[in-house]
Amino acid sequence: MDADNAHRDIRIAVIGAGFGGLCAAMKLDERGYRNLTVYDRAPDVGGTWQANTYPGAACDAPSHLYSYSFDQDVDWSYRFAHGPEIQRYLGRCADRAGLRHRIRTDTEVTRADWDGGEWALTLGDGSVERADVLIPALGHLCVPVYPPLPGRADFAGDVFHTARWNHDVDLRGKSVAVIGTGSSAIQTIPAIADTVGKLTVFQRTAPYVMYKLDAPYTERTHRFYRRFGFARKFARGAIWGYFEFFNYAFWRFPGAMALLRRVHGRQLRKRVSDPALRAALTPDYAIGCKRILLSSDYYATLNRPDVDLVTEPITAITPKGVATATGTHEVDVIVFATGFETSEFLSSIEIGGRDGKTLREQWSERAAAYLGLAVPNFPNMFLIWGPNTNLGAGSIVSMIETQAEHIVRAVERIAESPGTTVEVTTEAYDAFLGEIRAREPKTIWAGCDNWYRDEHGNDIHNWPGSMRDYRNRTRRALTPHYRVTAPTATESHSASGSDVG
Ligand code: N01
Repeated sequence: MDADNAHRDIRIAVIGAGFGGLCAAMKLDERGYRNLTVYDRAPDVGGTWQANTYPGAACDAPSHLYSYSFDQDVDWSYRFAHGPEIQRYLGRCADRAGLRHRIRTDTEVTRADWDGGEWALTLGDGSVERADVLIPALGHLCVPVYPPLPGRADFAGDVFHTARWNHDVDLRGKSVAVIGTGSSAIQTIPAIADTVGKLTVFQRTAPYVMYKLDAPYTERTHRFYRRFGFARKFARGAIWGYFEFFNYAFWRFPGAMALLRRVHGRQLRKRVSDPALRAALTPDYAIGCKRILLSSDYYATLNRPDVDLVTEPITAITPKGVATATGTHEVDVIVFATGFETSEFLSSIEIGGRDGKTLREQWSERAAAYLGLAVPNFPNMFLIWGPNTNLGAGSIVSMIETQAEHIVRAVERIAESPGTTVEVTTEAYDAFLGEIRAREPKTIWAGCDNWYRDEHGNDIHNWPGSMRDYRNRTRRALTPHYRVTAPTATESHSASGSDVG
């Protein structure tokens, strides 16, 4: 099909204006698809970087990699950019692409239904809008979760979640409890330690925190990168290769992780001299099973006399503070750094497919999608950062770009003639899921409790392979994995069928 003659006026609805949704929108816009709307319930673009404004928020992948490969023209202030800078970067990308007028912020999509050959999107105000293609790009980490501890509503002080930081609360001189020691906590804790009067950290499981080799970029480095663009590309490639090594190690050679564990042990001994504190901070599971965290000041902060680490399980929240079996730690403010709702994908939106079956019903046993992108019975719907496409190491932006390119190819088929549908076959879906299931027990993530698993114990989040493997697979021909149905004739393409891929 001549791309220039394609029916480019098809209506495309993207849900989410974070890295994923914006990437899909930019790639489609570049191909000439202008009848496109990006919906986001937040007041601005940025997704997770719009929502997570807690002190110390920063990326834990170097910015050269944690950015679009096609928009590298940026002078990052630090090797690992801070949240507000990433948020500005995404806004700038949207502006440069001329996308702003197609992004509808403060607009929540509450449900989407496949209705007579098109998608009907119900918005928060009850109105309904229609689209030919639906691209949910909501991410895995958008609904903050509070552990089911009794008494939270009775707490007399201020209480909030890291993902909904209350900037109106003045922490100066206050006694503050932080519950949780995951990625968000280990960034927040050092960032607020100087401000608060006393800090109590509640740890359930000790994380592996590796030293973060962060530093500001100098003006000289910026000039160098601006002048020699290939050097920036080289740096990006080198970082990509570094993380790719870990992606192989995670599922092929977990033994290689033993070396990293030794490095961590050495770093911990160097930074924490008190043997009791060091013992409390020593993880008791295989490194990599939970996300490996990066910080250059977390352990140093826990050494401070005004910072306490509590490892006793929390039994309740009381009006005065946080209770454990031995008493109540009285505090003025409680910060929940307890992560996100991850056992259910797309939990904030109801999606109804062919014959009225909802995605929730389809996924009652486990969330899954062919290459994390497509689900049978949900024609013309493609997910960004869907099930089993998260990475244990590296930059999710690489995966997102790969997915957006795959979606563009599918949209090219849909655009060939009005009413065309592209739907993954049940065979392709089942075969892919079978492969994921077979690989799952061999991965490093199978060995401990982590947020990657659903309530049945399935790892529904991580891609058990390398970024390269994933990219190659998404570049394969769409057929025979997808069924392409034109309105007048049904073509079930065989491997020899025509395909833009
Ligand atoms: O959440 P988490 P997060 N009592 O689920 C603890 C991404 N991210 O927001 O380990 C005491 O990792 C829980 O303990 P345990 C990144 O992908 C990226 O920190 O379950 N503690 C854990 O310590 C990351 O993986 C960046 O035993 C309780 C913590 O709460 C993902 O987001 C920055 C508890 C939750 O940690 C989630 O990170 C931030 C209880 N009852 C986040 N219940 C970047 O840098 C739970 N916990 C890009």
